[in-house]
Amino acid sequence: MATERTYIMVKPDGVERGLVGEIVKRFENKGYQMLALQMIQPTKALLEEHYTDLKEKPFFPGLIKYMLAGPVVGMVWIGKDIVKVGRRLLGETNPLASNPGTIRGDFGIDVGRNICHGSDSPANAEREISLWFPNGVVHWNRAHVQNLIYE
Ligand code: IDP
Ligand code: MG
Repeated sequence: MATERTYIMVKPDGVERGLVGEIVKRFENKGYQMLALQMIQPTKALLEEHYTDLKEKPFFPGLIKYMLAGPVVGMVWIGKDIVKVGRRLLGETNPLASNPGTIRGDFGIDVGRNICHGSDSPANAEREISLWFPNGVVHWNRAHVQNLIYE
């Protein structure tokens, strides 16, 4: 049974543009399972911790400002290889370099308005899940559909 989890977050531009349902739908259609979902207005401190690896980048202040522009919708998803495949569903960091059929490829143009976040490794996924969901998330497997999704 798959136990890999990832943190997917619809950024303020994606929320404001009404793309939450579209993004949820793509992960659900794939066969992945949602474990948590919340809409929150993140604090600057939370965003700086989330993006701590990028602190030294020249675009960091702009990134934080962008991410503070409105509420975000954060989710935890579980499934086989979900970190890698989730990022494939998102597309490249730069929407213009993303293939059609990906979320960023279908809905975005500029790198600083790229609609959604996805964890880049299983370890970072767990770090981000603890950060955004400090009270934990459900442990649950949709037992009745497992045989329809996994062989
Ligand atoms: P990722 O979101 O595809 O994992 P990261 O390199 O982790 O990409 O960067 C985090 C976020 O920072 C990106 O999603 C994007 O919003 C923003 N970002 C990355 N590179 C640039 C840039 O060159 N200019 C402006 N914003 C950037
Ligand atoms: Mg990243």
